[in-house]
Amino acid sequence: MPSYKLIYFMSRCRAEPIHMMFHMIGVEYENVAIRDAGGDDFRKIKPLLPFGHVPVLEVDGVKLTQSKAIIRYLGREFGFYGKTSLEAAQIDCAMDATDDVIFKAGQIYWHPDFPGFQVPADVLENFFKSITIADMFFFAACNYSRFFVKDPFEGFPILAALNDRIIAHPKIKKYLDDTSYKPYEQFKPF
Ligand SMILES: N[C@@H](CCC(=O)N[C@@H](CS)C(=O)NCC(=O)O)C(=O)O
Repeated sequence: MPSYKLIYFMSRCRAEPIHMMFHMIGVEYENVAIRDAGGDDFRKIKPLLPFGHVPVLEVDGVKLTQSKAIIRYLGREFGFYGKTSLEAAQIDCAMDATDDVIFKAGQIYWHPDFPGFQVPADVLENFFKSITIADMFFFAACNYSRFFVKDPFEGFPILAALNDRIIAHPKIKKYLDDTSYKPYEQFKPF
C-alpha cells in the first residue's frame, strides 16, 4: 500500500470527497490541514505545489493535483468508479454537475475585491442569480417529468423557487415565449 499525504486548508470543500474516500476504504493517510489560506504557512508551500493550489495528494511522494483527478484516481484504485467505462462516464456526469456548484461558490470565496470573504449581500445575490449549465439541466429534467406528474415541485418549495428563477431569466423567458418553442409546447412550464 502506498503512503498518502493530503494537503488542503483547514476546511472541507474540495478535499472532502478525498477524506470521505479514505475513511470509506479504511486507509491511513497523513492529513496536512493548513490553518490560514492567506497566511504564511500557505505562502511558503504554494510555490512547491504543482499548480499553486490545493488539494494536493502525495502518493509515495508523487504529487497529484486537481481534486477531480485525485478522486478519480482513488476511485479507480479502490473500486468506486463503476464497473464499465459507461458507468464511469455516468459517474463523471454527476460529479461534473455538482462541481459547477463548487466552482460558483469558489468564485465568491476567493473574490479578489472582497478579501477576508466579506462579500456584500447584493454581490452575493447576483452570483447566485446567474445561471450555469446545472440550472439548465435542472430545468430540463423537471420539465420533462411533467409528462408523468402534474406538479414536480409539489412539496418542494425551494426547488420550485429555483425553477421560477431560471424561467424568469430574460433570455430563458424569451426562448420559452418564442413561437419557435411551440412545436415543443408539451414541455412548456405549466
Ligand atoms: N480545479 C482545482 C481548483 C483548486 C483550487 O482552486 N484550490 C483553492 C482551494 S479550494 C486554492 O488552492 N486556492 C488558493 C490559491 O489558489 O492560492 C481543483 O479542483 O483542485
